Amino acid sequence: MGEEKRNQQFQNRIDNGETIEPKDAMPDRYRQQLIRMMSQHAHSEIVGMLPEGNWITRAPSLRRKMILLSKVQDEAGHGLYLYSATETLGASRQEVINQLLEGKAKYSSIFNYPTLSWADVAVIGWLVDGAAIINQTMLARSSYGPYARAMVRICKEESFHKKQGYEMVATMADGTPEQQEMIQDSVNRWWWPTLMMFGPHDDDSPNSEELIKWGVKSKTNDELRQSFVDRHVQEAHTVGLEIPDPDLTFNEETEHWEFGEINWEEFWNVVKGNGPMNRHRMKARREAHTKGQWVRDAAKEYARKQQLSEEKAS
Ligand code: BYC
Repeated sequence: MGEEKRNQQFQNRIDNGETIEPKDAMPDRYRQQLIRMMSQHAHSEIVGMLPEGNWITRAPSLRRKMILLSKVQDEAGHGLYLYSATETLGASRQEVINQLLEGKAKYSSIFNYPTLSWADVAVIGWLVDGAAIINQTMLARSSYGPYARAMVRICKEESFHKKQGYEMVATMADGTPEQQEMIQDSVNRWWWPTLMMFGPHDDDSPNSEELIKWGVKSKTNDELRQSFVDRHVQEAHTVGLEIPDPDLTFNEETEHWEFGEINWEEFWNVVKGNGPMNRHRMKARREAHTKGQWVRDAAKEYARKQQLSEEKAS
């Protein structure tokens, strides 16, 4: 069968809403696009542990510390499911992790901003996990089975993360004048970077068309960003917080919140590695990788011994 016919058959399966599984035939470009996106997603979960992890030792109470510890652990778990899901496409975990450590792979821009106060932990849970849920609920319907299934579980956990974040935001917004000031300052710093998480405008998004054609994405970057704004402006107002956007207006006709222009120069600067924390994050990841070498060696040695004893027994 010619390539054109094979691609058409694949497209028919996608158009019929079928799920693609690891051993199914797929165009090489579909495989490469998924490896790119899923490995970037896995890296984002792992690098994403750093900004919040920074506050575990300084949590204001034991309850908050326990919640934050388990949230950060959940993010590690998400990274692991996603590396495993990426392996089903033939890209080894070692290979994709090396790409990150060598600075060749991207991860979400949002994790290149600093966490300056405890309020940032609350706002990350509310806004960053809130954005992740909107994006990942769509990806839970993605055409690639292992990615979609990983997303179902991840979204359940992200949903808990968002709730704990919003509860903290509401507590601080209802607290002392200092707490109110801290939480508003944090929203002011995280609002715009969170909008950037959804990626460039649709006109500047080279991957969207292909990903939508293949059912990996079912909504565009701008559509998801709009859903995020509509939901979170409302939530901010409910707890008495301001959104730092003088152009924000509610359009009665469309029933959407219209918002100001994103600073795309800042976005691309961060994506290219020049954000406030890019170098710091990569240094921390490389150090953690080096320090973890003994764990990988021990796991390999254990697997070798297990195999030897199984061979002896058979
Ligand atoms: N940051 O054509 P486009 C979490 C890149 S972690 C950096 O629109 P696409 C959490 C893009 O990669 C959840 N780079 O791309 C964890 C592309 O470059 P390449 C993170 C970005 O794929 C811990 C170029 O720009 N979520 O929730 O159609 C604690 C052009 O973009 C970004 C995911 O990873 C960005 N923000 O759409 C708390 C979701 N945006 O690769 C929370 C999975 C764009 O061609 N990924 N770029 O060199 C996606 O949904 C999509 O890949 C994106 C981009 C929406 C990110």
